[in-house]
Amino acid sequence: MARTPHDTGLGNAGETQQRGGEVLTSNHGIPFSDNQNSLRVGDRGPTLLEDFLLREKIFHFDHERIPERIVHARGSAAHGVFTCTDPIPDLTRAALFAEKGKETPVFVRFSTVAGGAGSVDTPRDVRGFAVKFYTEEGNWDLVGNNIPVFFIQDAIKFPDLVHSVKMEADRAYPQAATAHDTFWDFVSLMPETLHTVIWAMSDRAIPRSYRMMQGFGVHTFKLVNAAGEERFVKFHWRPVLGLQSLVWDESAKLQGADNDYHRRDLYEAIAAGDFPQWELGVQVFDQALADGLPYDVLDATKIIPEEVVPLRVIGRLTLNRNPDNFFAETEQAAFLPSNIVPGVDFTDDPLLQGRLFSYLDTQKSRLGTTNFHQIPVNAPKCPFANMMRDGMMQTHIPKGRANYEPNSLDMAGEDPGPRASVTGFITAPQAVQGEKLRQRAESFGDHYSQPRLFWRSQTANEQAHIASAFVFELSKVTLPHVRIRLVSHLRNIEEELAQRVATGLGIDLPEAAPPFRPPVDLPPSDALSIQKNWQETLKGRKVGLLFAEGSDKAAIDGLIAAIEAEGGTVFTIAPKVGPLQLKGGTMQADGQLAGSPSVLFDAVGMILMPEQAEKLARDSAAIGFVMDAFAHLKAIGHCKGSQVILDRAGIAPDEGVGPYDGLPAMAKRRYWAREATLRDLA
Ligand code: HDE
Repeated sequence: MARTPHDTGLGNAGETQQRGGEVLTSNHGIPFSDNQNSLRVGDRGPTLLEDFLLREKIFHFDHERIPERIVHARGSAAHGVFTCTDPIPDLTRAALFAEKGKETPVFVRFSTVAGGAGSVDTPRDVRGFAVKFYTEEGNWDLVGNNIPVFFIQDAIKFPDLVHSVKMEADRAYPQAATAHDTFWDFVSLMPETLHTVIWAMSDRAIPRSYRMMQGFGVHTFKLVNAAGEERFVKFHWRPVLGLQSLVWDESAKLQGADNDYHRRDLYEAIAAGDFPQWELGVQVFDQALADGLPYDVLDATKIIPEEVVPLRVIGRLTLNRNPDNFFAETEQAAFLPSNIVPGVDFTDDPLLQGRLFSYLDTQKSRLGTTNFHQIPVNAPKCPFANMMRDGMMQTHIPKGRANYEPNSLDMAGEDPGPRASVTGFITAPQAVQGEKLRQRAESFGDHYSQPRLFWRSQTANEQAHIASAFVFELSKVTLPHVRIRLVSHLRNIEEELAQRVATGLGIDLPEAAPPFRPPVDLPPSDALSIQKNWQETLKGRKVGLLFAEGSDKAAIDGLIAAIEAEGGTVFTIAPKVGPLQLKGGTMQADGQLAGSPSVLFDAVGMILMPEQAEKLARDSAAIGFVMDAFAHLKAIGHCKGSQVILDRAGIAPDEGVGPYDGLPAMAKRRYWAREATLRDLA
């Protein structure tokens, strides 16, 4: 039976807007005559309790905050559209994948995991990548991360994991950081975490932008077609701009320079019409393939390399609209892995099974009511009908006498017939038998082979970043036995990694931890490396261009045009924002030098008259500008006059340092080879 709307879904509260602008009113529509003064006895006397306008305003303000998400509290989001590019009706009956060109509206929220809502954007952390598809068959939430594996195998360990990584219980620090005792204590006692941990120690955990990271559904799901045939599937989002990361020192300095680095980047790109895009790829495989793998596809700590099951790209995600209101949309967005559509199904992954409970439960505590699905950002955009009624903050007004099913009052005819739809969601039938027990499958017992596979898939420079990240984090651990225990696990991943970390910590190599299942060698996967897949492009990249009074305006304009022609953006910087008098006209800078350090840009340029360059060569902000750009492996394009600043900063030229007109080509890269000359990596 076709579904019938019992209301407009998005309507009612959803479309309630603030009344038009001219007169300020109370929440109940009573016009204010004065929004500057509370009601008093005389102009210097006591305030009256009678002032219902004051009380309502303060009362509402007092309750503006709702509980932040227990994990993934800090995030940013956007609206967009998913377009099916390669339909797969043979694999799934999900309507959004049925036809080429079919468009489905989406809301996507990116996040960090560990920090609070007011924390910074660039700590070393996993990133959330949560997509809500508003399909014609209800909402499907693919609530994933930018790392394809998870720390733990069983949902019952999630509170322990999160407690260990969050601020320590007695002292409430550190905020948004894994580099502390309790996290590494937990990790070193739970070797199943090591695969995700090695990803988290890699540059994947310090992405350059939300626009430049992958997303993964993590769990194995099922696709089910109209004939009821099932296959396993893993979902991947691939950024069209390619994968890009920060370097560690840069990400740490960004925490001072711009707390909102990723939030601003996403918002500004969309506002400028430079819409971020991802391809949706699927890895589809059957039970026979799963049975032949040396790991369990129900174990969320394992990947299936793309070389084993290739990705098939089936769609494209475009984010094209910023939220109108952060709280109403981004903060109140409620993602639920249990939101699934006909044609997709869950597997028995014990982590996924736990998530199916957790998210629904958490929304009640965050949003305060079982009616959170009525909030516009959460409401399905298709018709919906059910007999659920009432509850706190009910905003729908269902009509009629009968709120039960079956009924013959409001439904057509005397025999209502079945109300469930034959095209409705059907759980794929599955025979299940076994003893009730609390036991981890033996097939989940290999914790080292895949971290080894990851390590061996990286470039030498990426391996050095990983080893150095372990050294950095473990050096912040104050308990020697935790450091030693962790290194004892690293020996099972790769002796060389363990040795490099032990040397970096200044400790002897401990005995290897006894593995539950001895690791095996799996073939490396190039798809896992960022550097091997770097796309040389200016698209999405930002160049910081330093000028000062007297600079050559024509040269600046020419450089900006050349960078913009290739899809890059330029942020101009000067000692004073101006307008400044240049050779050939006046110009205003986008930012002042002291507030625009080079960590904010992918590459930098300098076009300065010699006397201005001389002056800046005595200014620590200018010296820091180029020193950091160089240390963060960025291109530096400069005029002859500004050489004095590079000399003062002790910068020896290399292929990434050259004349400013070469910047459009140079700024497409990072100069990884430079790193060995300036940083002592583990
Ligand atoms: Fe979550 N997770 N999670 N998680 N998760 C939440 O739900 C939870 C897991 C992920 O932008 C919470 O609405 C459990 C894996 C994202 O709003 C909570 C387990 C993956 C977001 C919750 C996991 C994720 C969340 C907190 C282990 C990647 C942010 C607030 C069984 C596949 C979504 C909320 C957004 C949020 C529970 C594991 C991703 C508490 C119990 C694995 C992206 O319900």
